[in-house]
Amino acid sequence: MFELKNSNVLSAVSHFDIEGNIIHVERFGSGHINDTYRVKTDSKSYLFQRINTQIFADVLGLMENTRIVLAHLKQKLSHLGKEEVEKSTLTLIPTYEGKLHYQDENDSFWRMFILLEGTKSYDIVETEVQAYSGGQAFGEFQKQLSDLEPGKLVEILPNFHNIDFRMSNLRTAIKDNAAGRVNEVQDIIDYIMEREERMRIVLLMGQKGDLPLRITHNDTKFNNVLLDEHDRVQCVIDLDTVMPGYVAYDFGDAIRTIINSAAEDEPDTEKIVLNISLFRAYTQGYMSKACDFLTEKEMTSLLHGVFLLPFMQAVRFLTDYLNGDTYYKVHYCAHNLVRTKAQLKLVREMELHQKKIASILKESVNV
Ligand code: GN1
Ligand code: MG
Repeated sequence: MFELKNSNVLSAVSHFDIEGNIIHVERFGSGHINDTYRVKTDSKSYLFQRINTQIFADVLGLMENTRIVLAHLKQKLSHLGKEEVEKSTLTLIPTYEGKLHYQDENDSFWRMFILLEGTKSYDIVETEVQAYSGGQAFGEFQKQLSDLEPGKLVEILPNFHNIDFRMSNLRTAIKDNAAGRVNEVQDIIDYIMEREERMRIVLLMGQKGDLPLRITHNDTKFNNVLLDEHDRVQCVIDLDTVMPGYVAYDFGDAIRTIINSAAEDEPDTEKIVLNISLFRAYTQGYMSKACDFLTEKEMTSLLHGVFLLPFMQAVRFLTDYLNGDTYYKVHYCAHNLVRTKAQLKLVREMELHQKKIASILKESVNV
């Protein structure tokens, strides 16, 4: 039984070397960029994606990055059996021609992964055990990639977490006022501009040479970690943005989702408060893996990352709102504005609890 009548998807699926007969194809996940489907056969499940080439213009570079990263991760696990390795890392399924992607007649690019059934991902973190596992997952991910030469990967989205680049995009969007929305958000723009200087600390540390460039994940939302039925780490997913970066960016992006008691796009900002115990648990999980390789200055940079990432995300959502919603998928007209306000509420809450956040980081880094 096919839930999906879209023949483009089905015809693209037919080019991949999957096991069994297809019984089900359906939309899957909550990503903002690519189109994702679950393909279920009578013997296995697969995750099938149309890559958004408006955003990932260099698809071949993207697939090559993914291939290199997965080969490196799998080699680190070579002491385990094939089944165990497939559970702990993503596995690409090639086409019948032996390629890792399929380009259809409309120039859509498709790729297929094994879907890890029986795993869970959370948009909102519920328990300290989950948060600790998330920290372990991204700490271990960075650790396993710490001996892969950053120059081997293409910087697939240049300046992705460069705040000067993001602010400059916002300024252009304000000047162009493409969707005629600038007037209604003037107070938000002012709020952002007041904080710009402080948010440049990680970038300045990097530019001074204080932070090593490492291979980082760059999209460490909590729902990009799969946990098993006991909420232990299973697998880190969504490798599209794996490229050279600073660890503070990964740390801050993860905390942005973990410390938030509500969804990334919660319209009622009263519901957005900090869950400090989850922050502590993630930090301890992360440090249990990362204390081996982080430099002292990187440890200092983590606090700045915590403030930067929700702020930068707000800048990106607001820029997209002003541009008329051309980047992120939106489900209603003001979606990007709601997302902006939710991220800024998080920044405000963090500023209020700055001392607490700093002291937890200090104590976790010193253990
Ligand atoms: C996008 O598509 P998704 O949800 O994996 C975005 C991330 C943002 C995130 C916000 C390539 O990721 O940077 O943090 O939305 N990815 C890209 O939810 O821009
Ligand atoms: Mg992503």
